[in-house]
Amino acid sequence: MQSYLVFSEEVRAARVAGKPVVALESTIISHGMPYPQNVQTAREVEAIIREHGAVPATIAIMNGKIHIGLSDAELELLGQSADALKVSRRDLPYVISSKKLGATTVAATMICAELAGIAVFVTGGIGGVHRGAETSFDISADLQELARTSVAVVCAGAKSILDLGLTLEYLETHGVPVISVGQAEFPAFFTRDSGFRADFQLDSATEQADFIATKWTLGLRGGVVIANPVPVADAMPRAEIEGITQQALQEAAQQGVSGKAVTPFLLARIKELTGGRSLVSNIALVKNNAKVGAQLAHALAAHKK
Ligand code: PSU
Ligand code: MN
Repeated sequence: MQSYLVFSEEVRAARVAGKPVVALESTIISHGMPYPQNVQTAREVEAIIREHGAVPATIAIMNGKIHIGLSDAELELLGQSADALKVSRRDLPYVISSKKLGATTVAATMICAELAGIAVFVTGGIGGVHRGAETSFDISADLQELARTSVAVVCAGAKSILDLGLTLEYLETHGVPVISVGQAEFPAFFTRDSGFRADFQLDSATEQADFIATKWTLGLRGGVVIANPVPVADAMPRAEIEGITQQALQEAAQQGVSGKAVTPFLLARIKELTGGRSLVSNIALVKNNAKVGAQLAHALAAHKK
């Protein structure tokens, strides 16, 4: 299994030195943001993690290997590629065995992070139960992954393109704790409020690390959602996002968009309909999550000693 993993020099050195490492996904680069903001954001997020004393490991599939940590050239390749595949759990063996270029979703990044011994993963938003899932059955594989794979996922909640109430119910059923940072409410990606409370509020990295270490020491395998709200200055008005989301959802239905294409379609449409303002908000919240993730990785590493 380890023969499928390729570590960047920076990540390899961090592992030897016992430095905290933070995993980053790559679907956000290939399918979540347009070029060149995607590559620029990826680099800035990595820089923030380094500034906070941890080592970033962006994960992607290249030439039949799982890359843990990408070079500048590899980030650029992924950011510019029009045919990088969006890779979730079911796609991993195909993309690796066919030696295609693959960008990992939250689910696939969790799998690869666990294989590489990385406990903390930073992203923008997790997938969830889609609106209308009672007839479409569209439930992101991210949720099942959170149920089974032991990685802490720092995010800004989940987008309101999803049914947040059902998403939280699903996570509860599968025993996935949802922890909010700095407020009681579960954040909704572009907005700080969702109308739903998180399960537990833990503001400091030490408290979060104690919680996570306790869960795993008890043998309660599986992920933890650390939901960190978008900074006030970068949040979008809730009513505006709701209206635009409704429109994007209607267009997706009219155009027959289905399966793994749904989420990228909605993300791109929301960006267009907000005149690019949603992208600004998206970039700000990922950077904000990078800081929280680096601090958490530090606190968890201290636990092991
Ligand atoms: N939500 C976002 N931005 C993203 C994604 C989700 O706000 O870029 C990406 C992540 O990679 C996530 C994936 O894991 O979409 C979920 O896709 P699906 O809904 O098809 O499972
Ligand atoms: Mn889906």
